[in-house]
Amino acid sequence: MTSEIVTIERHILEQQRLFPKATGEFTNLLYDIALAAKIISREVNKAGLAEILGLAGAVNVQGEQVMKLDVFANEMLVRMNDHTGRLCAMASEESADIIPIPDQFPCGRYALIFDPLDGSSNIDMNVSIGTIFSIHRKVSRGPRGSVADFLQAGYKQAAAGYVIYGSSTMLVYTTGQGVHGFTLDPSVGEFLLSHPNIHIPPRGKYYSVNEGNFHYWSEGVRRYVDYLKASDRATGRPYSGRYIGSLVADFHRNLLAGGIFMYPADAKDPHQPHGKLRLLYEATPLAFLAEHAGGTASDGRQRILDIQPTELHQRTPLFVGNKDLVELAEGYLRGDQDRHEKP
Ligand code: FDP
Repeated sequence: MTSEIVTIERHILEQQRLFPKATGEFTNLLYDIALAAKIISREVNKAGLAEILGLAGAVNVQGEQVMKLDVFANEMLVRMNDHTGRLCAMASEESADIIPIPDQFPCGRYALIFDPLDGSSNIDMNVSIGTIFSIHRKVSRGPRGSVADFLQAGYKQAAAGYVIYGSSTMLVYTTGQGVHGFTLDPSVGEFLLSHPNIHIPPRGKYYSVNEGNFHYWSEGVRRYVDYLKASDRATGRPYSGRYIGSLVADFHRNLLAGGIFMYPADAKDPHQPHGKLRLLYEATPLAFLAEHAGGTASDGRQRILDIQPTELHQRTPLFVGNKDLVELAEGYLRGDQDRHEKP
């Protein structure tokens, strides 16, 4: 045996040592998230047994109320983090407002944002789902956290990551010092470093988009997708289409194999002129990971990480993946794609 076994705890601690002034508060916060992820993973793995053990929302054989998985994941993240003194508040995709830290517990220096179980419409089909998280530093002046701590541009994130509950459970995170992936060994309950320093491969392989929305897209998006599908040996086209419909799983695949994931704005729902995905809970953390892995993310006009959020649940179009593919998408949206197309 030659390779070192690096647990997530060791890895986080080693990262902390790069910052001599670090107090350990941030390190412990990441560890709390990893612990919540292990517990959520355990429950996700039992999802197929829900009918046998008692349908979610119904009463199980022990006479207990069975919680829906997304509700469970949300509660787990809140309960793991509300009392530690590391957070000033939390914001969850499941809650309309910020989640304050109860008065009896101290207020910390960080604000935690999470989407507890993304892609949850896939749970019943045994398709991979995920948890997405993002951490900001407290910037509000008051004694407790406020919405201002969450409405910060994405480039200011202290860390971001996700957990994918797939054929194995993986946690991928960055604090700005590389993007690192850990695979859960369920037999010992530890996340072990399996994907150090992830870089998006320079040549993208896949494009991922819900093509059922084709007729609701703008002309620019339609032409861009047609370009990706057109055959051209010189530029390595067509790209292969891959779309799971579970953001973390689609993003994870393209992070490892290269490509572009898109959820453009569409004309399907006039109440959602900005597309479906949430800026703070989905787009911003994934954009932070993509950039630290050598890729980029855009709303079609500007860098996702530069957007100044105005609302907690704001939506945004998202184009994320290899730089050349995202820049070309922007070109098609502007109508000057010829400047970006490879000769
Ligand atoms: P879901 O509706 O299953 O919760 O934002 C949520 C999300 O899934 C993403 O995970 C996924 O990428 C997207 O929506 C899928 O949307 P479409 O079904 O419209 O393609």
